[in-house]
Amino acid sequence: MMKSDYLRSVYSQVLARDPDQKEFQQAVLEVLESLDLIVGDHPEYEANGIIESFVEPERIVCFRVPWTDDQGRTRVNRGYRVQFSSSIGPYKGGLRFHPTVNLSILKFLGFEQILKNSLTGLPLGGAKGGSDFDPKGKSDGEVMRFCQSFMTELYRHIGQFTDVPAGDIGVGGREIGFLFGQYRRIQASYAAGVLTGKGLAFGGSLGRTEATGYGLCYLTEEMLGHMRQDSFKGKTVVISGSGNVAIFACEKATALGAKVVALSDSSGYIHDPNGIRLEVVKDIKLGHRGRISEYADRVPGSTCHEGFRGIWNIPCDIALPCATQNEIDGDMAKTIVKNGAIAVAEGANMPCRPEAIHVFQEAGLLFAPAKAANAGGVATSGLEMSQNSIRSIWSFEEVDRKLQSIMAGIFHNIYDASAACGDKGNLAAGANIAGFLKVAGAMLAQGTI
Ligand code: NDP
Ligand code: 2IT
Repeated sequence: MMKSDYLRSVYSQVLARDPDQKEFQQAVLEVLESLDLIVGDHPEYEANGIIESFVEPERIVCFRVPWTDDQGRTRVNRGYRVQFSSSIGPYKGGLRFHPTVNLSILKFLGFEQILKNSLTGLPLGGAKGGSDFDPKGKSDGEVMRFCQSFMTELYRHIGQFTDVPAGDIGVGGREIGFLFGQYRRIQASYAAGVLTGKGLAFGGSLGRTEATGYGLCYLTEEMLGHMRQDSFKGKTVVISGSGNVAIFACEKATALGAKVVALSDSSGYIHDPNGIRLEVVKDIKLGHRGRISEYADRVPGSTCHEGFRGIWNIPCDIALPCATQNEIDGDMAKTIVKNGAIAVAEGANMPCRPEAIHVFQEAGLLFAPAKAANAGGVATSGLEMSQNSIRSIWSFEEVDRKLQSIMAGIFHNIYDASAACGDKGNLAAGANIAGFLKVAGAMLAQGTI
């Protein structure tokens, strides 16, 4: 718990206001514990109510999304947009379509997004949205009608200078295309910068699809080099998930000389001691939205196992959790440590529970927190917005160069911030503090009323 009375009172208020929002409380507590290291040097935060403002979203919209299934029946889901902070730029953050989506999860994601976007160095505020709609097992027509209905309400709350959604779990290129088509039709004008992750033919950026996974590896490589004089070369890597982030993390880790031996989805995991053959995974996941278990049927020497959590029993040097929140608990973290890992970098948002982070830090593993490690996706969304504004298209190499430089910059920023707050190498604290100082400075400069 925090030493500061001020932070403790802010946290009590968060608990009292939303006692059921466990994920949001978890994300807030993790940040406040880091701010405890610096808040004593900043009496202006309490005097101006900065931290109580910071933990309360500027606006939340919640709406009904009716759509028609292939049998002609009306179905109804719930849609949300949490517009958390616009202190340093328009609200920015992804949309998640998954049956588990609720306000607690979207508030935790929107809250983390404020700090992540601040760390990118780009002028982007923080937001998140989505729906409890499950795209799994739905036809393209059903997904299209859902997206059109979702946008028919959302359009009035977003805009290229207001709020710029993108993808997240369950929202990829197909969904962004349908959402953009509906926005353009309603507005009767072409404001490409209203969404990111668009198709290349209509305002998307080269490199955005790869950006989160590639960026995760760029930051990890920089961390390994700077803190251990080491690299991905020759390392064994385990990656959870097999979606957008996991696939391109696998691609870049392999390109940097590592051997990725396992991937998962929500039903189970595959283990391939010879190194994952990514062309097979892409064919299964991107080609026909299949299950990862198919890999074991197609690749001799690989095995498939039920239940996604068992993946962390596979020994590795570097663990890259890239599926979802709270997938690694304290016991799994102990297994990862016992098996000899040297580094953990979070590709998913908040995949490690607080006990797990504690286990890694106590054992001296390098730990790169999500806000920094997976910021490459939203950073490249920022580059997509820039290209839309100047009506230009940068080459893949140019975008990738900028991404590498942003990720290296983030690592050094959070490393320096950890040293400045007296906990050198604690990158979780460094990320929270470096991200927060910029946003708090902007809030103070603009007045907090
Ligand atoms: P995708 O929808 O492309 O893939 C998600 C993957 O995670 C799938 O393999 C999915 O398995 C698995 N998964 C999802 N929910 C669960 C669950 N409850 N339990 C176990 N496995 C699960 O999403 P992304 O790859 O885009 O996102 C993955 C993570 O990365 C999320 O935490 C997201 O917030 C984060 N992220 C994404 C960014 C982006 O640019 N896309 C940017 C930064 C962070 P299945 O198919 O069986 O559901
Ligand atoms: O969690 C994230 O950073 C994302 N899902 C990407 C957000 C974005 O606006 O590109």
